Amino acid sequence: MPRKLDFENVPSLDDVLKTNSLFLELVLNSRLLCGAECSVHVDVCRSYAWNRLSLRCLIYSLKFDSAPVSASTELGWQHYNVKVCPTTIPNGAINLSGVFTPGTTSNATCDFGYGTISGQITAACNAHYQTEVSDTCHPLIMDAALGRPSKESTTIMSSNPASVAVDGNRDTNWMSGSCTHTSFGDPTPWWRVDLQRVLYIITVRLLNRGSDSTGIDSSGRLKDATVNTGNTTLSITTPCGFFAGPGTLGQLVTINCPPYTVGRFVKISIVTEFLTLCEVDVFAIAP
Ligand SMILES: [Ca+2]
Repeated sequence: MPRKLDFENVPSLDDVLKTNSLFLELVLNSRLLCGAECSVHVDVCRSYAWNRLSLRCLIYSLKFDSAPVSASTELGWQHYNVKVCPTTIPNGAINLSGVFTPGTTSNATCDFGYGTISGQITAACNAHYQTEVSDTCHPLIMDAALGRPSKESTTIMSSNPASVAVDGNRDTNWMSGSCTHTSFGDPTPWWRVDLQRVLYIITVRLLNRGSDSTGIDSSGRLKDATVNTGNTTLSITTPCGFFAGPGTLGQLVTINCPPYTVGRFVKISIVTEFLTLCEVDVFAIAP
C-alpha cells in the first residue's frame, strides 16, 4: 500500500519548474483524487496542481516554489506540495533519497568539520512534521594535537624529537626534520601526545614517512600500530584502533576510535623496529 501523504497549499509556482518536472497528467473530478494520485507515486511525486474548471490533475517531481509568480494567475488552479519534515539538521544533512514523511527514519551525516560522539545520527520525522535527531553534530577540534607536548620511548636524533610529529609540518621526507624516529634496540617503541585537556577522541590520523632524499624506503616500518587513549600517563589503555599495515610511502592512516572514546593522552605503540611518524592529527570533541 502506498503511504498516505499530506499536502500543504502553496499560492503559486514557477512555470519553468512546472514544465521541467511534470511527471503525469490526468483528468480527475476532485482535488482529493488528484492528491491520492500523488500518493500512489510516492517515490516521485513532490507536488501536484489541480484545476477546478478543466479538472486537469498535474503530478510533479519537484515541489513548488511558493514565491509569487505573475504567470501563475491562470484561472482555477490550486497548488499543493507534499508535506515533509525538514531534511536538514544543524551542521548536517539527512541521507534520504525518498520523501521524508511522518514515520520515516534516516541516517544523517555531519558536515565537514563536525562530528558526533556516538558515531552516528538517526533522524526521524514525527507526526508533527518535526525532525528529531538521536545525536548532535558538534564542532570537531581538528588540531587537538597540534603543538601539544609530546614524548617518545627513545629518539634516534635530537634534531627529530617527538615534537616534530605535531609541528604542523607535513613534509614526509626524513631529511626535512619533520618526522620523529625512535632509536636502535628499542623493543617497544611508542610515541604519545598530551592534549592538555580531556576530550572525546574521534579520529587519529598518522602521516607515514614518505620518499626520502636518502633513497631509502622505510614506509613499511609502520605496522601493527596500536592507538590508545587515557587520562593519565600511567593509564593510556583505552583502545582507539589498530593499523596492521605495513604502511606505504607518505600514507595518511585514518583510525576512527569507537564511540565515546575519552582521553587526554593519545599513544601510538608498535612492537617491532623503529616507530617513525611525520605528523599525528587528533580530531576531537570538547565534552
Ligand atoms: Ca611533522
